[in-house]
Amino acid sequence: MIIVHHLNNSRSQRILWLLEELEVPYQIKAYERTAEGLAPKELLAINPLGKSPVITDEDLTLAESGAIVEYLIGKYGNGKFQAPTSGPGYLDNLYYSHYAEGSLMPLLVQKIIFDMVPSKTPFLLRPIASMIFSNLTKMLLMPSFPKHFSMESIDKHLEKVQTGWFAGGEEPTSADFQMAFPLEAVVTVASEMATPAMVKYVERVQSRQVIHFLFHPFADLCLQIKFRPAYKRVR
Ligand SMILES: N[C@@H](CCC(=O)N[C@@H](CS)C(=O)NCC(=O)O)C(=O)O
Repeated sequence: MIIVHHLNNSRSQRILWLLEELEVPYQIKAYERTAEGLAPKELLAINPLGKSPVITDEDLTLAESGAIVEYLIGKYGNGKFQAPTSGPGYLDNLYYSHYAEGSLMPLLVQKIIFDMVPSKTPFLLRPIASMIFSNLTKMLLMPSFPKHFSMESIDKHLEKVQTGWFAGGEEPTSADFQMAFPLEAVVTVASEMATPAMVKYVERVQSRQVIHFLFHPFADLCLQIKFRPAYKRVR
């Protein structure tokens, strides 16, 4: 039996969505973030990096969401969610499967950490921390956002793929299981940066997830349902 070591509000949502789509039996072992927002130390026993997601499948332990997504599609997909093996769909899937964790998530995480610094600074130093980190954000991070989110990048690609999935097929592929999480984060917590194509994409993903998670015993835990308007509408 597959066990998903799931940390609340984390990339592990990717794995739960994929397992539901694959209709593979699995169990969730839930971990709660600490007050500092980190994973609890129990997760270190499964993954020496102490990060989620991690799965165990019989005697295999596998971390890194991209690796887990590819492993599960390869082993349990029976042809489902396979990307094309050549041509533009192949390259788009390859690119976006890696871009999600290689470029997009690091930018979002840096922004979250920079934004958090003032509130974690001793009260009297807070104005100074706030000034320094908002300047750093402006200088170092903000110039990157339009490059990622402009009409020339993700948005243009989403407009181009008629079916709405990153590899251009009728079904999601690893690129979508990887990209949905950062795009949901942008659309729900930094909506001023989201473009119409991103919003449409996230709605497509969420309305698909609703089918799987509506009656799921751990729905709120799995997907942080409060961010999912499609789910609320159905429920
Ligand atoms: N690139 C890794 C990132 C894993 C990661 O950073 N997970 C976060 C949750 S989204 C985590 O475990 N954070 C808790 C911590 O760092 O203590 C992946 O895609 O699996």
